[in-house]
Amino acid sequence: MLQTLAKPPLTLRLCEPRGFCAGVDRAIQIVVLALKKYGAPVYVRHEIVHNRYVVEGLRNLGAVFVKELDQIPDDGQPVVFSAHGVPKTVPAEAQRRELLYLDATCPLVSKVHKQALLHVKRGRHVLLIGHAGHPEVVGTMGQLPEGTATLIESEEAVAAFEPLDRENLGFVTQTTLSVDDTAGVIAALQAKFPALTAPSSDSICYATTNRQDAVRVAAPQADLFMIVGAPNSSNSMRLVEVASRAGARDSCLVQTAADVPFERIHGGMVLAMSAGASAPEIIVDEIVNSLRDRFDLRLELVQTAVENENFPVVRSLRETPLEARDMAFVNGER
Ligand code: 2E4
Ligand code: SF4
Repeated sequence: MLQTLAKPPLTLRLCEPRGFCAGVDRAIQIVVLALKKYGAPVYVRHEIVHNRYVVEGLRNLGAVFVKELDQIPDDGQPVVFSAHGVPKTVPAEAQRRELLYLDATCPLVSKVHKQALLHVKRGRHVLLIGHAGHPEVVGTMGQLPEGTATLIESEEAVAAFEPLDRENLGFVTQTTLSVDDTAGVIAALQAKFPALTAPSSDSICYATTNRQDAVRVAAPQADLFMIVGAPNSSNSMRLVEVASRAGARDSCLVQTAADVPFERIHGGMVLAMSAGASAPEIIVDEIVNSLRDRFDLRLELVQTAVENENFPVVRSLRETPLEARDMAFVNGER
C-alpha cells in the first residue's frame, strides 16, 4: 500500500510592513509611465532601485540603464534619475545637453537635500552620516558647495573629526541607515559637539524605521531570518544586521527563491522573513511557495505598523494612464 509521507512542520514569521515603500513605488511608476508616454528607449541613470528583478523587468519593457549621462545619445528620448538622488551636476548637465529628464528621487531623499542645504544657508558645516560611495550619499554631498560637508561613517569617525568651527555644525543622515547605529553616532556627535544642530525631522525614513521595527519583533529565537533584497541595497543589508542583533540565530540575504539555503532549514525550525524596500513581493511569494512544497508551513504574521504613504509621480506624467497590467508589475504582484 502506498503511504504518503507527512511533510515536516515549519513555522514562518512573516514581517509586515515589508517590501516596496512609497518612494520605490513612485520611482518604478515614473519609468513605466515614461515608457508609455515617450516609447522606448527610456534611459535610466543608475539602477532605478537596487533590485535585479525590477531592473530586468523594466529593461524588458524598453528601459536602458546607464551609469552616466555621457552614455546617452542625443535622440530626444527622456532620462530618469534613480530614487537615490543625484548630485546637482547631473540635472545641470542634462539641461546643458537639452535632455528631457524626469527625477525619480524619493521625496524623502529630496527632503534631506533641503535640510542639508538649510544648514549651509545658516552658516553650519554639514555632517552627513552615511556610507561612503552609496549613490544617495554621493547625491546628498553633491547638493552642497565644495568644503561645506564631511561624511561621518561611524563613532570612530566622530572621535577623529576636528572641525574648524565646533559651534556651527549640523547633521543629516542617509535615509536607510540602522536606527540603532545612527543613534550611537548622533549621541557621540552630541557629546563631542553640544552645539550640534539636528535636522527639523529625522532623516531615516518611515519605511526604513518600520521595516527594522518589524524585524526586531520577529527576530528573537528565530533559527534563520531571511531578508529578500540585493547586496547593494543599503536598507536590505541593514535588516540582515538588525535580525542578528535582535536575537535571530542566523540571518541571510536572499535575492530570489534560488538563494534559499535549504541545507540549513529543517523540520521544527522557526524561520522569519522580511523584504527590503526595493524587493518585489513576487519574490516573497516564490519563497513561501518553495517552503510550502517541502514543509507543512505555519505562517505567522508579525505586523508592527500599517503604511498608507503614497507619493504622487511627477506632474508631467500624471495624465498618462496606468493599466492594471502595469500596476501588477509596479506593485511587485502583491
Ligand atoms: C532611495 C532611497 O538606499 P538603498 O541602497 O537601500 O536603496 P534601494 O534601491 O535598495 O531601496 C530603495 C531606496 C531608494 C531607498 N532609499
Ligand atoms: Fe524613500 Fe524611504 Fe523608500 Fe528610500 S526607503 S525610497 S527614502 S521611502
